Amino acid sequence: MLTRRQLVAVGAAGLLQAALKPFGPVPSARQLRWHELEMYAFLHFTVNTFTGREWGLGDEDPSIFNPTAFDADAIVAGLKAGGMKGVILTCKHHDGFCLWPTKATEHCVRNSSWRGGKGDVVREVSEAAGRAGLKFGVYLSPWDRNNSAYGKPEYLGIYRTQLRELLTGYGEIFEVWFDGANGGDGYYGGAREKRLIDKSVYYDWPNTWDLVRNLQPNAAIFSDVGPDIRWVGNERGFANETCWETYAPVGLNGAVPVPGQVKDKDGQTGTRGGGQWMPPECDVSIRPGWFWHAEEDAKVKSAQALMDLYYRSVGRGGSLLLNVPPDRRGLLGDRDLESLRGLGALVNGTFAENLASGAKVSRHGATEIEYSLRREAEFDVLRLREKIELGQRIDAFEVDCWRDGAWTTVAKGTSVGACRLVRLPAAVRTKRARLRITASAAEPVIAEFGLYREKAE
Ligand code: FUL
Repeated sequence: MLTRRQLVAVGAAGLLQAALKPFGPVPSARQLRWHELEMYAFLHFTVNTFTGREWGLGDEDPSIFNPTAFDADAIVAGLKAGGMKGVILTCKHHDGFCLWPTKATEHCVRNSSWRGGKGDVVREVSEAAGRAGLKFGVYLSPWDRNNSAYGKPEYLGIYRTQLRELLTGYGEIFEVWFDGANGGDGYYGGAREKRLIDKSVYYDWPNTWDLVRNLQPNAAIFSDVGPDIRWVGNERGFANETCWETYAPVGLNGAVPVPGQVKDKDGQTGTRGGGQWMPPECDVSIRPGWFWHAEEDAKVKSAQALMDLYYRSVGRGGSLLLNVPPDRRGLLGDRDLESLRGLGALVNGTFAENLASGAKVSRHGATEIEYSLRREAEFDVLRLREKIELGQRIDAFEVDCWRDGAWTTVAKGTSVGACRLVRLPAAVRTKRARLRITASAAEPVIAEFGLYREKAE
């Protein structure tokens, strides 16, 4: 039941809309919770941190994994200052080294020098995240360049044992990340050869994903083909200007669409009018590489560069998954921390006050809403949200402001979905703004009309 105050806030038009039927695919409860996060971090950390590689071969000696001052609370505090709502750890990357003492292989922290072989990075990060109020997620590379069984049927059992351990031993998991890169040359227990797998069937994805559904029903599953969240199709952290929350992945050269075998660039735009609700996650590293390399210390993205990516990911209906790799100490670098702090300040500062809140709202038909602000305001960022429980309905919109006795159009855009941010070329000062939906597949339902002033760091 809504309170009287909420009723007034929703307005008569909004109440009428409550009776509207959903249009097209709609998000599941799990996806709705995921949409609220908007921005979370990736931690790429493993033997590569100590060898300087991006893809370990699988022949690394586990003893080289020895961060000298690993501090999960410090890492998580840095991420939190950046506004991150969760953290996904590479529990096992392609090199096969497991950051927890798994029963499924000896190639793991148990045989490292770190904490005398008694350590568990997954435990420390998951617990630190919990203490700081961040959600915890896992990345478990399907491709394993260390394991002698890789490519044979028995590897699937090993992979699922690892997955089961991660899903049962470390509390609530918000996202499970399935990488599309898999199969190729590797160490494979000493064989040192190339092993290609049939991506369509090897991992038996439907049953592997069922494991996640059964053990962590609230976890969102990410891959090139969802089922909950799709890869945006680039590793540079942006979705296209027009970007749909719905997607129908297409397999490469007529093949079945499975991780590693899709027309990945399609993920940048998604698919209008079909498919499933499968919003994009925009992954990107704060540095050129996914893992820490000393020579990239001077190439850390600035806070402003990260903020630009925020507008092009979160601001286009997706999420921003920002990788910040720990160094050989097991800590985040100073420049990375500085950029994180800057990003947190930019996001929080900019979106602290919606200058349209408390505005008098009047509707003119189904597609035009006017906002009379409480007082004249100056803004340069617009935020629109659809009520996505009812599906993605809007195809195009325009925003006008009342200036010098007439309406002037200040912004035009296409898809909205969970969130659309528009940066205006220059700040606008007005007391009246108007949203016009110029094309929609069903009667539009707006969940937020926000006017903001971009803040400096
Ligand atoms: C890719 C991997 O091959 C990279 O090393 C990295 O983990 C990135 C996030 O996904 O597919």
